[in-house]
Amino acid sequence: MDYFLTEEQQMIRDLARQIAEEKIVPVRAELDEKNEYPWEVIKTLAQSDMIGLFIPEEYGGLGKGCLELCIAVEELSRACVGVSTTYAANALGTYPILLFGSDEQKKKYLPDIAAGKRLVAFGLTEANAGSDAGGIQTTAKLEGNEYVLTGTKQWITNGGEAEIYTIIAITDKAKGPRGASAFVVEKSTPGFTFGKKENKMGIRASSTRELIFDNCRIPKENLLGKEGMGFIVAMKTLDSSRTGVGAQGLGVAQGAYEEAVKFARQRHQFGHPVISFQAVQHMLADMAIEIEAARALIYSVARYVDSGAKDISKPSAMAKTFGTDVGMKVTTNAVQVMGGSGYMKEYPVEKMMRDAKILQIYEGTNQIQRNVIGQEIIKEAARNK
Ligand code: COS
Repeated sequence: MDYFLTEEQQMIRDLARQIAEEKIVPVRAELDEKNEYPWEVIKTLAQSDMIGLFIPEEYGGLGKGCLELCIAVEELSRACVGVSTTYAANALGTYPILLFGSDEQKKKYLPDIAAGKRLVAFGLTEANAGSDAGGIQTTAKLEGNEYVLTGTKQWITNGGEAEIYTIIAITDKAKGPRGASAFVVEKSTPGFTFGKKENKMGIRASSTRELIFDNCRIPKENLLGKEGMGFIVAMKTLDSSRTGVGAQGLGVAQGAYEEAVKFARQRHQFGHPVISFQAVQHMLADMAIEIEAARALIYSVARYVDSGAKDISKPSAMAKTFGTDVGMKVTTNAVQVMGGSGYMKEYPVEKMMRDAKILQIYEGTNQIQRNVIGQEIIKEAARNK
């Protein structure tokens, strides 16, 4: 299929694929086994200007949009979702600054982020606030010229490795979600520490930690937007990033599919390569259809986001849900096509299947995405009545 990418978009794909093949594929099993953060790959991505892909040129980035980011994420995910999670979470953490930061805040943080000098993490989730993002309990109290943060964020990607954190905290309890605000917190701030690194089923190259704020004082200039806008900052951030999660599902599906085709050509049973059997061909055919459908949807949604459209909640939730469901289905079926070999760590598909699972869970479970889509359907129906 030809998606009529520009020459530049094709170059981004080629570069991301080259980095994936040369720097990620040779080490992905080891990173997974050792639960090790991919610093070497991050350095290469920074040197290749890939980290600042989506950051405007005036702040040192390449000024590209959602489609280019999805293409890069797809290619990295084709090799390793642990690495692509590290990369994509950096964009997730940057969106609050990009979308709601003042010019001063952008000038202060974005150039270092674009250059890959300082990584970013996004802190919304807490022990009692996952799907119910409005249930956060971390507080930020204004005292003179400082906000004092107290509380714990859970399961934060890039936690401990990142230097910059965009954090959602409650500034006015009485107002519920409307009483939340968004802040930038720097790693070295006193009162800000980290919990242990989580031991995960998949995406083990990425790091996931608790963020602990204990009377952590930050300058009041670190408020993003206005007080009370935190929930909107979080929702708009997620609207902007979810298409990229769909692209992770697409990429891992593509990687697993290619492994399954390669294996099915080599593996002989009953005197024939297993790819000659219709049962296997039908599985591969379904995988190919699902991958192409996911790519078509994700690229269209990314182009829609890049058009500057405001109503992106529903399409980005659709891209996230469909792309990641395809990721789970195709990686599972790749293991099935490869049988006992697919289940062994000698081949990459068992890792791909473990990695794919988180995509249906993080940045809003696929059940929450369907709620978001459902709510939009109700609104549209009321408008068209
Ligand atoms: N853009 C702008 N505003 C939004 C919005 C969006 N995408 N979604 C909701 N809002 C606004 C609503 O309009 C509402 O504003 P008012 O108070 O002015 O009416 C406010 O935010 C609260 O919205 P709502 O009542 O829909 O919030 P809920 O508490 O019911 O939660 C969901 C909505 C479930 C969609 C939200 O909690 C969510 O996305 N949860 C998943 C969070 C997530 O992705 N977590 C993963 C961890 S972060 S990696």
